[in-house]
Amino acid sequence: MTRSCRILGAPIQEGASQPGCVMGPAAFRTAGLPETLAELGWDVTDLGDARPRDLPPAGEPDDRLRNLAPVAAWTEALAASAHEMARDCDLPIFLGGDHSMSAGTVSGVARHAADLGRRQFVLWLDAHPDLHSPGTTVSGNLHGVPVAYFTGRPGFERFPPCLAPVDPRDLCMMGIRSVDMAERRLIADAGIVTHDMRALDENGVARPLAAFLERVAQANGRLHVSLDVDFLDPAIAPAVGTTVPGGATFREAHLIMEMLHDSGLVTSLDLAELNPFLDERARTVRLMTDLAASLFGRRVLDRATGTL
Ligand code: B3U
Ligand code: MN
Ligand code: MN
Repeated sequence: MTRSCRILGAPIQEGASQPGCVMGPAAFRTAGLPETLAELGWDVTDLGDARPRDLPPAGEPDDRLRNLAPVAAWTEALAASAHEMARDCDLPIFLGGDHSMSAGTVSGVARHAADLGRRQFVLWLDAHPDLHSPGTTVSGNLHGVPVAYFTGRPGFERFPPCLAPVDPRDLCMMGIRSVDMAERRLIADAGIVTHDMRALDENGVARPLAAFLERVAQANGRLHVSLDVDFLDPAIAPAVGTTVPGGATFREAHLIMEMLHDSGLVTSLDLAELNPFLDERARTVRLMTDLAASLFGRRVLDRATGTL
């Protein structure tokens, strides 16, 4: 049976320190993402770009938190769209946009999981845990807070209420290698499964991912994947404002995407933090598009899963 995918651009850049993510959705379309997924046999509909109905101006001078009002407006708009898209298709994709987008996208898809009486799991692929609250962020950049928001942490009074918080124990983080002190404490206290780069060096990506996927399957859970460009090593993915050395390799990233495809468990996807202004001859947007293609079923050879 043909599976359906709806694509929504989320050109938010107010959560990041430098401008450029506003061009992310256009770059993915220029790279041919919708057509690539359609060629893999998916029924693809591009819904165009989201935009909050009332978008307050960026850069209010009294904001200790940079651009709080526009990020809150984006969160509300994206949560509503994500809730509908999760209901209306098999696998929605959200094209960022900086990672503050995920406050909206994850809380929206989690609402749909709650409607179905199912648990929402999240695979967070990122150099950063993005676990700050408005009260703990040091930089004031709100792309550092989405995980705290959608897990229902306190301190988000000026955001729309998070209607269906994700249980932090249903989160799995991979690729983490830049963690602030407040985040470090929270990872330990909240029991978030976190595979930092040392763990991936020691164990590889396949075993920890297989263990997490097994948990999702056992719980009959829904699975959101949030891929931040800076999960990848900057040598292969330079188009991001917050590069951190020592990231995932080309082969690790494709293996993760192929295993996610084979699991059949993924129910939504964010492609976050692409800043095309920082790219080199489109290599990052091409790689991100190829990774999405692997998640949607592109493979080198047909093989029986689990037998090789
Ligand atoms: N934790 C730092 C750095 C950061 C988080 N997310 C990104 N960068 N992309 C902060 O600013 O909160
Ligand atoms: Mn991030
Ligand atoms: Mn990051």
